[in-house]
Parts: sequence; structure tokens; C-alpha cells
Amino acid sequence: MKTCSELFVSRQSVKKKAGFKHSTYPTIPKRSKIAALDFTTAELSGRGHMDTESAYKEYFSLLLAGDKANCARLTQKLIDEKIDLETLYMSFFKRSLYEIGDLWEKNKISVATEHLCTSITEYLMTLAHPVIFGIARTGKKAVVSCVANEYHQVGGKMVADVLELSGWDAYFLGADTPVKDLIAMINEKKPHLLCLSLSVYFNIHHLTEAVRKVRERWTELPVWIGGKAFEYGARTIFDSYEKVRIVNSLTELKSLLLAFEDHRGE
Ligand code: B12
Repeated sequence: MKTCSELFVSRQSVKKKAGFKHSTYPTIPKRSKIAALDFTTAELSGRGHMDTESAYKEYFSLLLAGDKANCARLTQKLIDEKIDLETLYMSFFKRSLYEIGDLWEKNKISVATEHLCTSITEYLMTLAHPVIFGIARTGKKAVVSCVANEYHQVGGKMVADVLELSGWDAYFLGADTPVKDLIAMINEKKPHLLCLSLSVYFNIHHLTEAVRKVRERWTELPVWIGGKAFEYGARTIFDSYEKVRIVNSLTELKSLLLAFEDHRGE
């Protein structure tokens, strides 16, 4: 196990090898060599704040460099060391994409770099699938979707993975699902739960339309809604609907799933 200062030094050398400099932050550095990853598995296991933080910094610089192979190697190490998947999703995948979003908003990285980082992240999430799909099934089903015109799908994908990890079968429809197709899928799969994701507030009317149309047909189906859009408000918009609720986090989602049997999603 390395000391904090040794970790710092090794991280600096990784950055150097990867061509990462703060002054050139927005540009994609050259691919680092696999050998540049000098964390041991113990260091990557998320034991202790410094370890996770160091691993995150390493991860973020690789992601920004578009270095998919080493991002995958690092992620696989974390998984092999049995990192809690919520930590992997929140403290690595989500945190890095939020940082990427800030850099994009400040014009420090291009749209192409943001797209690359997102597509690498979506690939990395599949590395967790052997763990996620190894869980015993409960027989419960959920449809998970983004509403029409909503192109941010990573959050919804995480929701689907949390459901799978809780033993549910999650039918994840991805981005921009037209309401008529959503309805058709609910009709086909007959889920116990519908989860809808909304990132950008200007799509709120698509969400309200989806909820209204689902309710016209299924009066009892629990509808759980979440996503970045609710950081900015609209939290009471569905108060008049029975069994429609805004869920604030994956942690809350997990505890609601545990309680689902008793409360039937109310
Ligand atoms: C990648 C990205 C894109 C990609 C998405 C590709 C893809 N495959 O998903 C593309 C290029 C399509 C895109 C487009 C746009 N984007 Co964009 N994008 C992002 C970025 C960088 C990352 C999104 C992401 O994956 N985050 C990580 C996930 C895990 O986080 P999350 O979605 O919040 O999900 C978490 C929770 O919200 C929750 N959750 C989500 N859904 C649900 C559902 C349920 C039921 C539950 C329980 C929980 C839950 O669980 C997750 C884990 O905690 C963000 C930055 C950011 N801060 O998010 C900007 C960001 C969201 N985008 C933004 C903007 C402005 C846009 C565009 C309008 C840009 C434009 N001018 O075209 C368009 C809108 C397109 C559209 N119609 O939807 C802004 C939104 C600002 C705002 N105030 O709303 C952001 C915040 C960037 C920024 N800093 O300004 N984007």
C-alpha cells in the first residue's frame, strides 16, 4: 500500500505520461500506456477517502484523454475489488460526467470530447453487468425510459441497473421515447413499475403528457420520476396524481424498491 505522497507522485507521473497539463486541459492528451496505471488493486478498492479520490483523479484524466482501454482496465479493477456499484456509478461515472458538463458549458472542451466521454462511460457501465445480472430474480418488472425529446440517457440506464441489482427485470427504452411507443411497451410488458427520466426542464411537457396518458389507461401503475431537471424545481407538479412520485436519488430508489412489496409503490 502506498503512502499519500507516494500516490501523489505516481499520479503526477501518470499525468505526465498521459500528456495531461492543466494549461492544456481542454485538448485531448495522447493515449497513456497501459503501464502508466500503477495503482495496485488494493489502492483502487475504495478503502478510505484518499484511495477513492486518487483513483477518481486518475480515472477522470484517462476519460478526458479518451483512453477507453485504460478506463476499462481501471474500472474492471474496481469491480474485481468489489467496489460498491453505487460508489462506482455515483463517485466515478456520474461525478465525471457532471465535470465534463461543466467543462463543456465553459467552452473548455468540445462537443466531440463530451460525446466521447459519454460513450466511453456507457461502455464502462456494461463492465458491471456480470455483477448486476448475477442477482437472483424477484419476478418484478419495470419499464424505464426517457421521455420524448430527452436525449440524456445515462441516468435512466443507471436506474435500470439499480433495478436489476435489486432482482427486477428492467426494460430500458433509452432516449427520446415517443409517448405512444411507451404506452405500447407498457401494454406488452405489463410492468409493476414505470420509471421516467427527465434531465432538461424544457421537456417537462413531454413528461406531463406521458404521465397523463399512462394514468388514463393504468390507474394503479406506480410511476417514479427522477433526473437532473428536478434539481431546479417542479417538485410538486405531480402532487395531484396518486402513485406518482419524484425520487431524488439512487439511494432513495433502492430503499423504495425494498419497501415495494409492502406498500405496492405508493
Ligand atoms: C452527456 C450530455 C449530453 C449528451 C447525452 C448523450 C447520452 N447518451 O445520454 C447530449 C449530447 C445528447 C446532450 C444534449 C444536450 N444537453 Co447535455 N449534458 C450531458 C452531460 C455532460 C452528462 C449527462 C449525464 O449523463 N450525466 C450523468 C448522469 C448519471 O446523471 P443524471 O442524468 O443527472 O442522472 C442521475 C440522477 O439525475 C438520477 N436520475 C436520472 N433519471 C432518473 C430517473 C429516476 C426514476 C430516478 C429515480 C433517478 C434518476 O440518477 C442518476 C444517478 O444519480 C450533462 C452534464 C450533467 N451535469 O449531467 C449535460 C447537460 C445535462 N446538458 C445540458 C444541455 C444544455 C444540453 C442541450 C440543451 C445542449 C444543446 N444546446 O443542444 C442538449 C439537450 C438535448 C435534449 N433534447 O435532451 C445541460 C443542462 C442544463 C440545464 N440547466 O438543464 C447540462 C447540465 C450541461 C451543462 N452543464 O450545462 N447532453
